[in-house]
Amino acid sequence: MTEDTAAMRASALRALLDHHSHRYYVLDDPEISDAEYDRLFTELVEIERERPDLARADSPTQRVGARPSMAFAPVAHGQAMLSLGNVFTDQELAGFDRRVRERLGHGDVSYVAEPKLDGLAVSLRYENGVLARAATRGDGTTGEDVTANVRTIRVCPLRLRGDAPPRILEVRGEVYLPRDGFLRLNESQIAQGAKPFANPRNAAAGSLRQLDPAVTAKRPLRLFCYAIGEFVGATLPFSQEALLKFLADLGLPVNPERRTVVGYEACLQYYEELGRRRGDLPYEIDGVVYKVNDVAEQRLLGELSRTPRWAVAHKFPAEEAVTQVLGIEVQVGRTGALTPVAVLAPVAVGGVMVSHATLHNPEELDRKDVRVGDFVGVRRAGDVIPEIVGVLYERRPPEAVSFIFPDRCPVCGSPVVRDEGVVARCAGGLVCQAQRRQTIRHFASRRAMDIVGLGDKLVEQLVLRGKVATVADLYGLTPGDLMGLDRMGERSAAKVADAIAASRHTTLPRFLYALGIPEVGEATAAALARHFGDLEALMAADEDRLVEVPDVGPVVAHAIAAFFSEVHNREVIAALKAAGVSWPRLERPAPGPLSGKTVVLTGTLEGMTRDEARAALERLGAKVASSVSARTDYVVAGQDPGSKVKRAEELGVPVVGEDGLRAWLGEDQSGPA
Ligand code: JCF
Repeated sequence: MTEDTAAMRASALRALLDHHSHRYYVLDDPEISDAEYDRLFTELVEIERERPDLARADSPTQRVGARPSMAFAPVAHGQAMLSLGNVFTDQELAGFDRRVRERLGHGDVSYVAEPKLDGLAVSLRYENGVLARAATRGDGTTGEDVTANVRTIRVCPLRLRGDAPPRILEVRGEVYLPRDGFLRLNESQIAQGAKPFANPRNAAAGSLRQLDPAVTAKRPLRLFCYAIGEFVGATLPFSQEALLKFLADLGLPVNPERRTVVGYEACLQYYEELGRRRGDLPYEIDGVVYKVNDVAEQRLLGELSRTPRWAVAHKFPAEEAVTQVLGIEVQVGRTGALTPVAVLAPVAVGGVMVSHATLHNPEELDRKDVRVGDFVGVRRAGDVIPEIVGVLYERRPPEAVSFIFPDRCPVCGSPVVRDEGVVARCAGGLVCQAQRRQTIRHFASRRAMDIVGLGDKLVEQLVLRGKVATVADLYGLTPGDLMGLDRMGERSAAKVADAIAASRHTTLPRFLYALGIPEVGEATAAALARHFGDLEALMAADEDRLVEVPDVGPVVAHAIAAFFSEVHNREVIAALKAAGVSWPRLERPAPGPLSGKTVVLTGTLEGMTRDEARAALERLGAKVASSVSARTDYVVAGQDPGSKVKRAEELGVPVVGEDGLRAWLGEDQSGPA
């Protein structure tokens, strides 16, 4: 490449890369693939390496500069950075609007409303369109030089778009971390053994004030611009609306949620609308900013010691507060789920006193590492139960103690089992007081023991009056016990008593389902009954035996074993049998041709569905498994069988086709006519 073509190519590449990076980061609307972008980028890097004289500070290759020099040196802002006055209520906002109207002497005022982001205010100084200096707000007059770090923010243009950039432009904006970036950052902080950040604002500030810009470059920081400072060499837009458009046209990121509204009512409507959508925005906000739209009117209104009279921040009620954890308790829900709950030093959050916050489950407790004595951020959004956002680790007192999650239910003392590792559940379903009502209602329900007339209201009264503690107590109830309860006359009492008595004659699948074993629904109950034939065999089965039942995996097997190993549950079952609850013995299927064989199905069968094939195999005594192993006896392969056949061949497991299956079934190979 000749010198001139290299220079021209480098300049063309810079323009291209700027264009595509603007499409990608600012407009969220890329035109080329990431790979294509990388190719262009690499080409520019190579040219600049060969020809250092062509390297330029505003080149897209120069986001992470070599030197973190000048970091945090003081920077005087060309024009003071304003801060905003706050209003917290509709009345205060009405007062702001009234003062504006009085000073301007006219009716409804046009405002530009936009979300107020919870980030870090910065000022970017562009000289002849090139980013020359970036500074934090500091005290409004002097900030800190964070140029090297701001350059790494992908949405921040290093060069403004357009042919005639202003000679000097100071742009003011908010640097922030989107919610997902914040979560990812905290995950990686934890993975590296570093402290997670308490909130996105701290994370953004910490990321921007890094001595090494390479660290900042890895943080997914973003930026929205909303105002200007010193401005030389172009015409000032006449309104805030036009200013934001002007900034957007220069390639600067401007919040797309902005809206021009007229009058106080419309401001309030925007505020309420945004408040409802607050949780859906990809970043955290703490209110709405309203600015008088007309720049001439802004001038008329003027400033009051660094806060403009023409703008105001309308804050959402604080939904987060910091307080201390006094203790951690475990609550047992109606379904037996154990929830850790932090007992807090009472604190006002969003206008409500909060003294408890949920930690959801033991895993969350571990992950957040909340200890008794810790200072924590508490959040409450709408009507939901307050939750702990995070621990202020730097304020952790030395005497803070970890909480050891109990392995016994605090209500009934039964063992605690984890389902899928997240939810902890009490295994004492038949005896736990916390679960009593739910257990009895389930036991009586139509698809379980089908006790007609034993509804919610009745169960509640029986439990509250101490007439029924376990499901076995139902069979000791007399019509006299029922009479006199709410809406229980002689006739209805007799009817319920009859229904209870009649429910003694049931089936094993219904009975197993009625016990309310965690993880055991109707289908699993039926499979257990079919597999074991009687209750004693099931109760004697260990987890290894249980996983042999079709569709019972290790989690379900564990829950079943834990349920039956709980002595109180066994006592209730014995009491039920003693009360006369019984079922006809299931006929064990006669040993079939595939008894004790494990078969795996793969591919598409022509004459039957997968479920039909499975059922047919099970009738022949086979156990149908889902993956091929050395213990597999046969693989039945239909059309397009895939990797299972390959695996079978590797292991020397015989593979049969659909014909083979039909032969086992005793069918003519051409299938039923
Ligand atoms: O989003 C913000 N935090 C934010 C802060 C938005 C604005 O329009 C602002 C601001 C601070 C000062 N405007 C000014 C004048």
